[in-house]
Amino acid sequence: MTDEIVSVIGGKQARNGTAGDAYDSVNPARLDEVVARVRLADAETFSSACRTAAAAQAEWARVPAPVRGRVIASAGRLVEANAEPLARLVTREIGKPYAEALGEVREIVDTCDFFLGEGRRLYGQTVPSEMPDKNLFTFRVPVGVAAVVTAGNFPVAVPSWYLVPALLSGNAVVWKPAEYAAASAHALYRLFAAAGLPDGVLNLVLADGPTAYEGLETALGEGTVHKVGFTGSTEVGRRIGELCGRHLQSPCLELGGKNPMVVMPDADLDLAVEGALFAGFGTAGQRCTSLGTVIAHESVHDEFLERYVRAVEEAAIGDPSGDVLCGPLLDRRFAARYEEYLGWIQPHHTVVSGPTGRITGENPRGGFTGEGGLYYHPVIVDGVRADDRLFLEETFGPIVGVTGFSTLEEAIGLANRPGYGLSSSIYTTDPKAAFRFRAGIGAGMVSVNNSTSGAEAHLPFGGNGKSGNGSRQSGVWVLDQFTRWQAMNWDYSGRLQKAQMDVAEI
Ligand code: UN1
Repeated sequence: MTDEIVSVIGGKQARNGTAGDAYDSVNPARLDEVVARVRLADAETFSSACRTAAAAQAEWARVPAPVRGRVIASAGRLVEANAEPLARLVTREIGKPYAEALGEVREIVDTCDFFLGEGRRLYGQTVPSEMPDKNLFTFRVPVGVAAVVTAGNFPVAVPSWYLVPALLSGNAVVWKPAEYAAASAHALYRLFAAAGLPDGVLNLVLADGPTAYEGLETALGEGTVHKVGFTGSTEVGRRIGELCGRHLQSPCLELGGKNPMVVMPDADLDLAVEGALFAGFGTAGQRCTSLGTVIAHESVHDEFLERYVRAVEEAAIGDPSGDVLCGPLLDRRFAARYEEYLGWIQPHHTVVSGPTGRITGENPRGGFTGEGGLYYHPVIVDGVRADDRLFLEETFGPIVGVTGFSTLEEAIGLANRPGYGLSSSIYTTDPKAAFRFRAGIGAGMVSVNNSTSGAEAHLPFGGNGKSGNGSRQSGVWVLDQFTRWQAMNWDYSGRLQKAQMDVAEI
């Protein structure tokens, strides 16, 4: 008997949805196993959750920020105490290898650790006035209600990047996770709710994307949502950006990536191969920070490729609860899209890593029978050209392209060409090359001698171009998403001093 999970609004289970709308979240490693039956909400349920959040927000904002920080601290402790079962659930629901899933849960704890302290800072400023006997101040004020829509590849850590700073800074939240990761989301919601958040301050709405969009449109019209946070595809991000723009709002968008790794002639090739292995095929290539293309200097290209192919051939693919590099794809719809890509690359490209496609039957690399799971061979394609679809588009699956270059300027041009700008990496022992790369790359994040994926929880995370609208998550920088600056001036001169007109003489 599989449990049914439902939305939680104002602290109460909200069963209303369109009759019969249930969604089965299945284990991608064995598609016959239903992890949870999800009762999907309708659009009205989404917009009513936003009204509930709006009603609860003012009181939450009156709770002193250090006290809100204590609630965040409790949430962090609860997540830490439940890290293993939560990570196991993530592995079971989306097929993320267990070590990575545990790392993901750790990232929530790190985020809570950081923001519990921010509750005691949340600084404003005192600013000098151009007039005597006058004080100027700035205050951070919460935006109001944040609607947060998240993807399922990071079903708990990435949502925490929104939830934690939004709640800490005095906002209420309506969170809509991906349906195929609903059980993990529900488990995280329960831990946060148990940390002492008043009813209505955090609401979970389980709905499909188009329904949530419709509910969001209504809520924006009703004025009950003041910030939208979205992690997902560039295509949907564009639609959300347009919708927010019509309501004069600027969302926080964390979208796709086609993340490059440049391998310079002086690179430590073993290190570069290790980085390319994890970035390309960890989480089965389904991170927004996953490696898209290796751009290897012509003098090391062949050697790099040979070692990379060998490393991929030796890597374990299989049951994600074991010690593997690559588990199954997240969900049927991602598998279908990935297969389309594979169908397209076959006639156009030279695959250098052996077989492609779904692994069925015996899999000697992972000691399991591939039958029944969404397992795919990792793919390396050599000789991608700058105008190839494979070079330009995010594939969101275990496929990495490789190309060559002769000068650093050429490599930077190639790295920027797809027009995304999330993560990037360079392997070199030359600091000049590393800093020139940093200055020339359009990405929001640059790694030197490290993989494109695996960001730390207190550095600004986010992208430019097709990867987002320049908003940043994590660390203090995300506070600019969930607070607005309020300016105050206080004149104690006892007369009307006019700015620009009554400037003090020396
Ligand atoms: C994502 O895939 O949406 O940098 C975020 C990383 C992770 C976050 C990825 N910590 O790989």
